[in-house]
Amino acid sequence: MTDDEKKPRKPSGALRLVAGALAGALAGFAALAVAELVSAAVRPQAGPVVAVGGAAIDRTPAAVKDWAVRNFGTDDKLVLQLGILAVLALFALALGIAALRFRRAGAAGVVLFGAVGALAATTRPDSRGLSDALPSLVGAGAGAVLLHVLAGRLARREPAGSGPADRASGSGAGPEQDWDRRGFVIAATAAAVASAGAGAVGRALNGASGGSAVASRDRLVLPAPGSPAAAVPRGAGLRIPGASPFLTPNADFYRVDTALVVPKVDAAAWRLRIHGTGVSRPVVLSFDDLLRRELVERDITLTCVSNEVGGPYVGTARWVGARLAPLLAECGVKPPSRGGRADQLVARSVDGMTIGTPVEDVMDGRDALLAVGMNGEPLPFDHGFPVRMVVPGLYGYVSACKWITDLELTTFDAYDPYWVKRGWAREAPIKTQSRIDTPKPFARPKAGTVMVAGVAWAQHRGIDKVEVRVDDGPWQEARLAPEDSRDTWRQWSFPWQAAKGGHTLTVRATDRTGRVQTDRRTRTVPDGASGRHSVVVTVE
Ligand SMILES: Nc1nc2c(c(=O)[nH]1)N[C@H]1C(S)=C(S)[C@@H](COP(=O)(O)O)O[C@H]1N2
Ligand SMILES: [Mo]
Repeated sequence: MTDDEKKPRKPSGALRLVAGALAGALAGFAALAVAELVSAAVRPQAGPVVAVGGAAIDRTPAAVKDWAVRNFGTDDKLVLQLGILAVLALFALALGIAALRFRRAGAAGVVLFGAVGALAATTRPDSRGLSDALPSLVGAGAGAVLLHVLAGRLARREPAGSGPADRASGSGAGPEQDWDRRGFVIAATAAAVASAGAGAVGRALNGASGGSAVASRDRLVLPAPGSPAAAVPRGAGLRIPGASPFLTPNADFYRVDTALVVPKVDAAAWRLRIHGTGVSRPVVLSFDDLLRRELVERDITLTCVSNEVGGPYVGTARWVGARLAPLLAECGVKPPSRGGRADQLVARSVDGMTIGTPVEDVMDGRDALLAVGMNGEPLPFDHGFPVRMVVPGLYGYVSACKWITDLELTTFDAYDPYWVKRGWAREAPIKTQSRIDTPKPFARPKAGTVMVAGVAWAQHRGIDKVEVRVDDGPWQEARLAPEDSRDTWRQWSFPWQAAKGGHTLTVRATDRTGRVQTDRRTRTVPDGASGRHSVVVTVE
């Protein structure tokens, strides 16, 4: 019998270690679940993972951000959050094991993590103050208490009623009782169930948050534009399999921003303040004020500075909005060329993004818009509901502030907005570019006529010519589709008499200033990629 009793002794040590790690993992899970629940009461952005993720995004060097966008595309944010969770999980396991020997220290470690989350949440640019610390702190408190309780069950203990005298007697309880397994299993199971419940409720509440914003968007019927866009010219969009549609559907429109939680702004509560240097009549506009202005409808192609040569971060939409230039003029703003003191217009979003645009460009007659509509519907939340800026000819990071709430007139000398602080150029007109959409890289078309087609853009200058080169052959002119406007991309096609074998197709565009797209390859940082798009195919 004594042999039987002694058997559990060996696995007991390893089992206790596993139980310690499990206690840590449960404490971490409980902390995040409670934080999720509390963030539903505060605001989803105050949750620890979102806050730490946001802080990480802000501190990511341009080159790393570029790498992330290149490798994970629009999934970069998901990858970031999974990374944070993985790091947290490792620390939680370690804290659990540490708590086997240092019970208080383990619990204190959980609190320390909560403090990091609280610090991140309260120092975000859109922080609402100390209440943003609550999800992290309450969550960490719950996790710390749980770890302390579970570690208590794991503490090596003397058999009940034991004392020095009993111990001295030498016999007594077997080693299988050296910690309270039953108590641990019960407490751990209860904690897991309670945490899962809290987390699920928090998730559901956060998912349903912004209900009034959603309702305000659902209710919204945009007034007919006083200055509608002409119909897209027939043939502007090629009917060639693999070619991009001329207008990019909202669901397919690229999305690039730093928001881990998409801001949900109620249009009825939305305000836009215009103020700053040289503003003699500052204003605060409501959404209705904006809709009462003349609305114009324009087709404009948006491009991200992070778009690689041949990349996907470019799209064309039919935007509806109020023109910015007359609005600024009513506030007393003059462009620098007419003696205005401010040369930079800084837009600020509800999530603290800052985007700086040359005042001169906004007021030079182009269709710089405070946009409210996109492709026949109110702006989608992802694209800036209720109001965003759109300025033809400039990369998004210097022109296209989403969820806009403030416009400040200042100077380039006085203020560097978000991306400029991170190494990107102050001013960034869109570079003349072209892309081959079909055939795809490494396609295996049949010999004979192969339709090569794609898009070219040089917003606000316009595209005058596109040429295609096969291998090292001569540049041959492609067929240009009709132009919608010089603010949109232009499609092109080239019927290629393809001979068998491997071939490289290269495209280049010429804009209306006569400039030929350079073949000098540059990175996207600091002011957009240059170079020519090539596609390698094998003709069979
Ligand atoms: N508030 C906010 N606005 C923003 C950004 C952002 O991160 N936050 N990103 C900008 C960048 S870099 C680009 S390219 C465009 C992209 O707009 P889209 O997501 O609607 O395509 O939004 C711009 N406006
Ligand atoms: Mo961008």
